[in-house]
Amino acid sequence: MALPEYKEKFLKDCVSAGALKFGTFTLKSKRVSPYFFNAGLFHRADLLRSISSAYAHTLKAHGDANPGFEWDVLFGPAYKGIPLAAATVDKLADLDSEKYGKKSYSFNRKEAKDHGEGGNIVGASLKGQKVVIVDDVITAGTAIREAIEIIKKEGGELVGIIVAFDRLEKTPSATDDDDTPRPSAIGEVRRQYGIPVLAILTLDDVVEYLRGLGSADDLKRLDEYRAKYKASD
Ligand code: OMP
Repeated sequence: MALPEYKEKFLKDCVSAGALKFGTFTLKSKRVSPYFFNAGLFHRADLLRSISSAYAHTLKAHGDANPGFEWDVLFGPAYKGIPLAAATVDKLADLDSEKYGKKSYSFNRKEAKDHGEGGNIVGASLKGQKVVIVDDVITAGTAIREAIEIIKKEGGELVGIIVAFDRLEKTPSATDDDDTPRPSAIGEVRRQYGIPVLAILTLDDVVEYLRGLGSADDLKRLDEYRAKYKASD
């Protein structure tokens, strides 16, 4: 099955920017992975446009397919989420100014401020608002749970999460070499909060893409890794 145009463009940009690399990488979980996704490399203007446009298309496609999916604010957790949320809301307004032109973004301060306007949120207030979190990668889920807590504390309603890449990996276990099926951290968040967690790209998309033009060796290693660590949902 061919990937939608925006996904394929983003995937190609990831590879050309070195944001998606094939080789041998040790993850936070200590798993040795044949690939790594690094969203931090999207700082160049054309690449920031590429990633924010891909987030915007993914959100719009989900909204078009699910008319009940309504939101007011894109929340970018400090620091990595900040430019992503701001650039994505801008791209959404380009895609459909009537629908998205009045949407907002906001982000948290890492350090509490006790003077000036005060408060820990910069940009739109989250109080009483439907909020979507924009983040890069969820692996163990630690960072995303912090962001969820902030939204709750500020009186916002979490209605969705969007990430750039879903590794579709089961959560790590003590031995990590067992064959027990387990969900991913993303699957757990979906179930626990009853919200959609969208991703621009997943490992399945990358495997699909490499089947068309990648090296047979990369593909074999990705296939093996996927079989070993694939999440149950
Ligand atoms: P947690 O969900 O809190 O584990 O955060 C995700 C983290 O995974 C990121 O901050 C990265 O350090 C790391 N990461 C990637 O960014 N890309 C990958 O492909 C894999 C990882 C990882 O270490 O699992």
